[in-house]
Amino acid sequence: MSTAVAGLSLSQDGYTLGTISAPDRAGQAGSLSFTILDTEGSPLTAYETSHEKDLHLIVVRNDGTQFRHVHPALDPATGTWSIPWQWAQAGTYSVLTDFVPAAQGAPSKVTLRRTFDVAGPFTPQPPPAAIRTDHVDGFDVAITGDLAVGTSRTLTISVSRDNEPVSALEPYLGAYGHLVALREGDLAYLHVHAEGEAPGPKSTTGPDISFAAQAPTDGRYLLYLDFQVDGRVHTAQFVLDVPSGNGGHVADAEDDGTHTDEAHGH
Ligand SMILES: [Cu+2]
Repeated sequence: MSTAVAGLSLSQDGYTLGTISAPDRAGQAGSLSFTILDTEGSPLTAYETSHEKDLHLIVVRNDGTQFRHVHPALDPATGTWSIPWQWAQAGTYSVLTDFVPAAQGAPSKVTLRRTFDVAGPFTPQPPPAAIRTDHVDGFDVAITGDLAVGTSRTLTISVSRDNEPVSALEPYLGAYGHLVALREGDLAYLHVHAEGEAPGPKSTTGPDISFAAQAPTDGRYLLYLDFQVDGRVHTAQFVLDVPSGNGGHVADAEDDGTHTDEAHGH
């Protein structure tokens, strides 16, 4: 059995995340830049757009704090991606890139990761037990549903403000919100899909948005939801625990039949 996890390596399918250049201490302004090397070892300059961007950059400290999901700019002449950057806190970070190469026979998705050390004193903050509600920028955000091992489950997130449901959630990256899920301990990157129709550019929804995700193993998962209201993006964080009990094996009986990945092979 192989349960797909991504984002644990700086190399996948012949593509490699090159050295990260960034300020080396907290509080210092600069830029973060890198190149993706293709199967020939040359900087990759041709990308397919996915979720409205050619490359998604996730930066998170290894204790799960300091999460950022941003979109750097590509210099098409050199293949260098860069974005203005300043570290708020010191520590060891995971820099994850998520993209689709525009090349014949290229994989449909590549997720690469490098670590980057930021000098300075810091206090690691181990993720607490399950957290299903967050309060961010005046919004109350709550998640219902559970992750399960090897089977897709629906997670529903509800947004309110001042005890009123928010129905003005705007499209962001081609969906009503973008959810990133990482496994605590190694920050393995889970595939999460927004459920429902892709929104039109001016449409809004709320207060509920749904995603489908599955856990590769039992354990603790860190979830980060980017959602947009009035043109501003906010990030809510949750922690979900997947209890042991099925020994990490695929729960075939509970499969909803909507996924056909190799996790279901025997
Ligand atoms: Cu992105």
